[in-house]
Amino acid sequence: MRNWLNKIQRCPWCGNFLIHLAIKNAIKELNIPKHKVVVVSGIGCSWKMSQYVDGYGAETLHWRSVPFATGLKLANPDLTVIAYGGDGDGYGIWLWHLLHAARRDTNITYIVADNENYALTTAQASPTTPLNIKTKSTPTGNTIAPFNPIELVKAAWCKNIVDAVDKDIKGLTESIKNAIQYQWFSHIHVNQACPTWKRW
Ligand SMILES: Cc1ncc(C[n+]2csc(CCOP(=O)(O)OP(=O)(O)O)c2C)c(N)n1
Ligand code: SF4
Ligand SMILES: [Mg+2]
Repeated sequence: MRNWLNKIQRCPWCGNFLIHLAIKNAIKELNIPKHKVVVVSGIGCSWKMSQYVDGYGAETLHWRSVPFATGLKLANPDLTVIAYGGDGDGYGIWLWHLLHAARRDTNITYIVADNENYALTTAQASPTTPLNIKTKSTPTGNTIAPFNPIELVKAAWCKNIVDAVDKDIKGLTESIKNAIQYQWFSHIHVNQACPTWKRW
């Protein structure tokens, strides 16, 4: 349990600030005591969320957040378990964990902050980077078509999927509240601003 909060390290105007606020609002509005909340993250700028939300936090390896979160929920069903990560983490490296978690339908909420690049490692193309975009790994423009994560997760039988935007804090708060109250696996895809790298 954290009895102090780490100093927040994000670029100004990072969309993770807004998603952070929506998570805090949702927990507060549902009156969930902080000792019943666990935020589990992988690696990336998004990973820091587990350090900053007031409650329990677990930082796992790149894309081990969902299996780790699933184990937590099975071991202690009283916990509100939120897994959090980026597009590279969740849709690139270890994508199959997401698909199998959707099929397994364990009661966790998985939020992906999609900034369409691997931001922490200074902007390489991810599976959601649009075509023709120049990044560190695609200096002449991305030639690999992005996939649609919503359709992908639907195909794995997830029944509670939301496509959200970080700026819509009210809508995002409601979506997180619904996901927490939903008794099965929920996936919230958030279009996330990354002013440092995502200039498209
Ligand atoms: C197994 C493994 N591979 C690669 C890395 C290097 N790495 C750290 S963060 C990161 C990018 C994460 O991108 P994303 O999940 O989109 O998160 P963002 O930084 O954009 O929030 C990578 C590739 C790592 N830490 N572990
Ligand atoms: S690089 Fe992008 S995602 Fe990372 S903290 Fe800065 S704005 Fe946020
Ligand atoms: Mg990313």
